[in-house]
Amino acid sequence: MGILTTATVDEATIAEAVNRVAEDGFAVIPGVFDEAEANRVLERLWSAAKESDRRGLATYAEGLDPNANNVRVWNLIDLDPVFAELIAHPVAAAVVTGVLGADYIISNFTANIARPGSGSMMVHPDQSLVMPAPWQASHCLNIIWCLTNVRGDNGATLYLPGSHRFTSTDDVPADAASRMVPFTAPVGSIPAMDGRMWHTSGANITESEDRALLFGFYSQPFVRPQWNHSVGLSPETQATFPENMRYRLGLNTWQNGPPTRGLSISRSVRGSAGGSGRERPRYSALLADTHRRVTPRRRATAIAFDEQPEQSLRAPQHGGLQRVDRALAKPAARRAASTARREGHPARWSSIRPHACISA
Ligand SMILES: O=C(O)CCC(=O)C(=O)O
Repeated sequence: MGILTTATVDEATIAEAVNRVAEDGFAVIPGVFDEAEANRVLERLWSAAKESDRRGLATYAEGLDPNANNVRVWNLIDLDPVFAELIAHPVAAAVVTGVLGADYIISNFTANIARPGSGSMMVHPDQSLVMPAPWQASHCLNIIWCLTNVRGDNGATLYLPGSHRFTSTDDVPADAASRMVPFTAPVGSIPAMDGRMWHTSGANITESEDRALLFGFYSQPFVRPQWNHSVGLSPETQATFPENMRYRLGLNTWQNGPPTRGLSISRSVRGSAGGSGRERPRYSALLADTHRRVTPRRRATAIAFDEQPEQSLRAPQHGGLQRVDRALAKPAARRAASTARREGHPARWSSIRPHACISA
């Protein structure tokens, strides 16, 4: 049982958020958790900050923030299992899948507690931290967990509306700083922000009110992650993760190639499609078009696949795209749908169909 109760965010809200991110580069999904849950996570975050300092990973990032009133907590996933729960939360996963496609990775998960007296950092788009310009498509997405109410005066993130369409620093207007706006979001909401959006932390000018945000940063699988999870996560922490989480964190030896473990799909199709008799990996991958909006049906399919812990969603790099075979994916999708239905995942399961299956 996790720290958050099952969120009741419906599919329409998620679809709207995905559309808003595509249009505006930004969306707020309210009511993902309540204030009591936020307070429990916040308490764990403070313990994690203490533990990080104890381990020698400083929570003041000199050079990044103007003073020590910003408390940065890195390597969250290793510090407390609650953060592994949040980074893989179904609502976050649904929004990330809608924006980036089903085959995304976890690039980083950090916290920034802006305490009274904290100031702004440099304005930047996070996509620039992991890939060079030109930024012609959204390859990264932030899911921001609001553990407190977020307002302009307590240090809300400031962003430049429309800047998610900038393809390089040349597009940044000279008066960008004066055009930045703070986002306002209630505790328990999760804003989603396109990786190309130019933004910065705000200054907390309140007397005594902390602004605590967690930044879950996700990217396309071909983008080098910001955080080296293989090094940052202890073997004990790594051992707790199911296969799809291992994939998303980049913990496997072979990151992009055919899976080395038996997959439910490979089991289901082995021998049924002219199998050679030896363990010949066949695996499905959703052909999620990462640059188009995802229809509810396609997203539901993506989530259904993702719900299978042993299911890999990686696209084949070896052997390339050899052929697309819907028939092979169908039984697996049905099975995934029924698992997900049993687990009460908020999607329209009756309409689940395989989008495509790639055989390698
Ligand atoms: O804390 C914030 O509001 C923004 C933080 C940020 O932009 C960053 O850490 O890259």
